[in-house]
Amino acid sequence: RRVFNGFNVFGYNSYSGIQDFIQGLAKKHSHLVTVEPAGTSYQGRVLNLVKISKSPQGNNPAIFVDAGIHAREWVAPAMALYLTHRLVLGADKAEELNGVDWYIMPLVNPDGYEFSRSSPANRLWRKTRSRSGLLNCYGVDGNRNYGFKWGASGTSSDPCNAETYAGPRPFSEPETAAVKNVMEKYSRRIKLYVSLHAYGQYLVYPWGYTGEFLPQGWERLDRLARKVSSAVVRAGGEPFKATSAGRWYAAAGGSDDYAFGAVGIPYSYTMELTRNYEFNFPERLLASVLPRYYEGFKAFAAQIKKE
Ligand code: ING
Ligand code: ZN
Repeated sequence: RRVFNGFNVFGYNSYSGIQDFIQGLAKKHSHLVTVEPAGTSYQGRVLNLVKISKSPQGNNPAIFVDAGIHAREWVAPAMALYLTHRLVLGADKAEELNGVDWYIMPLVNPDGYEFSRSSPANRLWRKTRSRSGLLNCYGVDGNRNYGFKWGASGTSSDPCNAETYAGPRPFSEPETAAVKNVMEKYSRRIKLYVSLHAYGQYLVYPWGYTGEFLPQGWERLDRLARKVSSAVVRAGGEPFKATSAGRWYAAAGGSDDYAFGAVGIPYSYTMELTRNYEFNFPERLLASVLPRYYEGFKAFAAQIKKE
């Protein structure tokens, strides 16, 4: 079954459809799924954190996945919700749930997401929807708003005309502050952080703020990215190119740099899903790509269990 009370696991769903789906899962699979409010968006929408765990104590090493910090990258929340769905429905047999806890925040920027859904003219909105104080200037780039080397490169201080406006200060946005709080609350257990974005089919690791050097131990990051890519390819998917963000284009204030550099999470990635169609990946193709990406998440989990 792919449709649950109007929620399509291979579709682009509304914020309220997503909320109902998550709450429904938690109700039906209460031994496995808990939903915790992790904050509130600028416009007052609840930012939910879904925890999936087979152990009641829940003290396993953990994987933290977030999605949808950038409003227009619709395939990212779709993947996070498909991941949630697969983990829960396959739980009995899923190796990826034995000894690993999953924390998933499927829609970090619901205000931007709903805005991008509201009309074709708004479809390519990227930022949050906070007010800058200047007339008709809204939003901050959430992936420039994290407090590690904030503003050092690849960002703008122009709230009106820039897609990469870093915000008035680090964590000015309640959405990025909520993600940070999750990272810090579970920092001792989180071994892997994956932030889902689109597009390009890249697995990007720190540093984002500079391309001049790589973090110590970057070889492990690169090796795991290649393993994940191979797993996706074995499932019939397109490969992911593994690279550090800064070697690609330097940009400071990203969530993966914060997770790795400030929180000390040992594996941290920005995962750019889908190769073609830019931000308009067709809904009808989700059923073919999401299960292939799931194989990549299994490879992530296998590594975390080995560490
Ligand atoms: N790409 C990322 C962005 O925020 C990135 C690329 C990753 C930059 C990590 C910095 C750090 O621009 C998309 N598509 O959002
Ligand atoms: Zn993005």
